Amino acid sequence: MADTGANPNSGNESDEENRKVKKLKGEPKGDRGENGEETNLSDFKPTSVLRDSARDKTIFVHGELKEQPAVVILEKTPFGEDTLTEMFKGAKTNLEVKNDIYSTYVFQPPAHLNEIKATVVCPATEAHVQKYQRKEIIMVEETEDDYKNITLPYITSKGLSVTWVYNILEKKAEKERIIFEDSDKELGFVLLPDFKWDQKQVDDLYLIAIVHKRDIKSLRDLTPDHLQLLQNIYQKGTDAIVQRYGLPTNKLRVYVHYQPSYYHFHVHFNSLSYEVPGSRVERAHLLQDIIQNLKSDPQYYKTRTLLFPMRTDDELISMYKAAGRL
Ligand code: M7G
Repeated sequence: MADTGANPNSGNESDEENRKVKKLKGEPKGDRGENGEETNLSDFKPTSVLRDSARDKTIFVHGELKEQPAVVILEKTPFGEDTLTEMFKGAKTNLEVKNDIYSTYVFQPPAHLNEIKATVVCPATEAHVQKYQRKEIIMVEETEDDYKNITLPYITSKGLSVTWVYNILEKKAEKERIIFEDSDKELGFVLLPDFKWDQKQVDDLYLIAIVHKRDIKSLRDLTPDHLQLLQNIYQKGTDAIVQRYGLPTNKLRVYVHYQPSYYHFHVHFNSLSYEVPGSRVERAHLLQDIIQNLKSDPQYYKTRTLLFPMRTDDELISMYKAAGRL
């Protein structure tokens, strides 16, 4: 989630790049999706907090929205450099403590510069509630056989729905947010902002490339037959990001999750300066490494033991335990 800490790269950016990087206000923000309805969050009745983080300034709340189970994720958004002057000018400040040259204040900027990003899942399934709840996590070692006998049957029967992915590919939702598309059925993909990004600054850029092919569930399905697809995503995805946001390829982290939450192949593109929890080594596989691994061993992702983190209350863990693998 959002990392509002210091950006170690920002001191190296040219003025031109900085201009592109910092001012993204007014970019196309989104559409109303397939149902054309907007949700009024004043109707949301919170029942419990699934998770919160003072550091990330996020809270995951379970509750009801129009009598349907819902999860609402609230996240304080990063500061925009271009609005600082306006923010200071329009703010109310109340002194809390003063001691020598040091003082702290309650600082209340104008409401429009003090926004909170809200992500809503409604109706939320039990799987969503589980996904967002904080739980103990352990590493799982998955052999080729484990994948075939335990993980694959689990994914097939229990995976989260990918309707939202098909809506994007079929232009039923988020059509206005698409940054780039290669419409080739075999090699093509759609590149668009991830839900996690408010598109206000490039410091926390987060895009996803979703492939048009519907038969690749995850890393495990990749073979050298997909090399052209992977290279295409890397090349055209990074080119589109340089063109649109001025962020060069060497400032991007391009990777795939194993396990993903949604089993339709997609690639994550982050600004390198953005420390996203999902980019940690236990879950993120760099796209360039994947390409090299497939070149050096065509069976790499079919046969290798892959490690991944999993919550101890996940049903997959029970299945590994029942099979005597944990
Ligand atoms: P993942 O690797 O399957 O799992 O990534 P994760 O969600 O545990 O990271 C799916 C990515 O798709 C995540 O980065 C989500 O934030 C993003 N995402 C999920 N949904 C439901 C949507 C959506 O409806 N629209 C967009 N643009 N992004 C989404």
